[in-house]
Amino acid sequence: MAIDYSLYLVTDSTQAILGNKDLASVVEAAVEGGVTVVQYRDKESETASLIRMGKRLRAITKKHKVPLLINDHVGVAQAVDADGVHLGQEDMDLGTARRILGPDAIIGVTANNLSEAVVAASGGASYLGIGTVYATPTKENTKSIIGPAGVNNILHRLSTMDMTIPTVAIGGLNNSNVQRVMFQSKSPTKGLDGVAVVSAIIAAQDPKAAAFGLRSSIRKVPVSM
Ligand code: TZP
Ligand code: MG
Repeated sequence: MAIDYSLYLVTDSTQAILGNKDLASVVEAAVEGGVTVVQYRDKESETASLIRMGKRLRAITKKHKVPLLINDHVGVAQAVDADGVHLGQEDMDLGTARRILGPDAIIGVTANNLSEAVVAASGGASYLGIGTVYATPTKENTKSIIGPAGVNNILHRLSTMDMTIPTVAIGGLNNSNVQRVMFQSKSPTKGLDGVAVVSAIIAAQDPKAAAFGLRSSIRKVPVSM
């Protein structure tokens, strides 16, 4: 089944971004606003609580027919019957995760540069999360900030190698820059399939409206760019 990666929501449970809101309610509003994939990313909670929230997010995403992925934790993904996982370069290796979760699981991998992208794509990743595009307080200590040009360079090189894999960009993306990042590639380079955001939706006062706004920007190919 083809996945719509266009507006990919990554969650955050910290006070700085989520505030005192209930994560599951925020995710449901975001999905109602047009989010097409949800990744449950929670760097603070213990396994039992990851599973508890993961199950709530599974119920919401199932109701709205949106894929649910779990950041880092293959075991949690299995426990909550998620559609897959997202793995960074320091997480479980792709081949091991694929053996555990099976051929139908969605397994995404973070790529910061071309060689990480090529290794993941040829190793059977389902999609790539490319970034960090812009510096962001949401994730400090990111390896390097590659900017829209860095994203485009990876996309261009993948295209020239005939490697077709869905891609989303991540890092500091919001309504004022998504179009610039999303629509910069010129044919025949295959452009991004979507953008991944945390704070632009999770920290928004109205997550549903924020998601709706982003979705509209992503759908619209700007006339002059
Ligand atoms: N990986 C690279 S940047 C980032 C992750 C998880 C956080 C992006 O957060 P935001 O708030 O969309 O800039
Ligand atoms: Mg990770």
